Amino acid sequence: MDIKLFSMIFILCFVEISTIFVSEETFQRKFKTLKYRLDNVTLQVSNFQNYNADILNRLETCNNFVWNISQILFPTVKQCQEVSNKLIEKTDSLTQKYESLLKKYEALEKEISKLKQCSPGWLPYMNSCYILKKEAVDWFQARKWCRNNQAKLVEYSDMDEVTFVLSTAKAYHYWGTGDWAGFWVGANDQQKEGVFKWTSSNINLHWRYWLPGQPDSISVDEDCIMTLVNQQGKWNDDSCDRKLPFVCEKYM
Ligand SMILES: [Ca+2]
Ligand SMILES: [Ca+2]
Repeated sequence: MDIKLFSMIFILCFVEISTIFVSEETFQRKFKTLKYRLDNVTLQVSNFQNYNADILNRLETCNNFVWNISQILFPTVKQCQEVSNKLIEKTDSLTQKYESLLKKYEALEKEISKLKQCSPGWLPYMNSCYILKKEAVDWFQARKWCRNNQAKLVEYSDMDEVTFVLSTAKAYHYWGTGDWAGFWVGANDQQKEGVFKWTSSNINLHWRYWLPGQPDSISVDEDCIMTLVNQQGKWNDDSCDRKLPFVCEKYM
């Protein structure tokens, strides 16, 4: 082998060996880098696993806490619902009582309003005010007193008015038990015997509530009508000169 060939072979071998060393060095460096990254990733995975375990622990603790709270709260909530239901029932009952009282209050207010529309001592009924005068006078004096007070001797529109006036008269005066006790009303047959008329309008009676057997004009002049308090308020013709209490009526 000549020297040239030997040199070339030597150089080629050197280059190849150098290349091998260089490649191995590069490989080692890359391997280290990858190893470092792998270690890093492993560490991160480990951290994540620890973190995840911690979260699971906390979640379990939280679940236990919620369970314990629900065990405490459930009976309380049930009791609250029972109390709430009772309160609702009580409120409904109170509302009904309130509405009932409100209606009574409104009715009383109406009565008070009517009372205010009547002068002191006069009592309201429908659209009129009434007063019972206990002083016994003849029919003409009774009519005069009523007229002087912008009223008339009571004239009954119907049975309800008789009932009201009779109950008022009984409440405000002691009449005894006599069959003929009573008070004057505004009707008579002075113009024509047997034809009774309401005094204020001079119109014939539109209805009658005579005691059976009346009118009888048993005395000479029984021209004025009275109400018999002990005979359900029925009517009797009597002498206009008789002294009796009387009831006046005036419109509101
Ligand atoms: Ca008569
Ligand atoms: Ca009579």
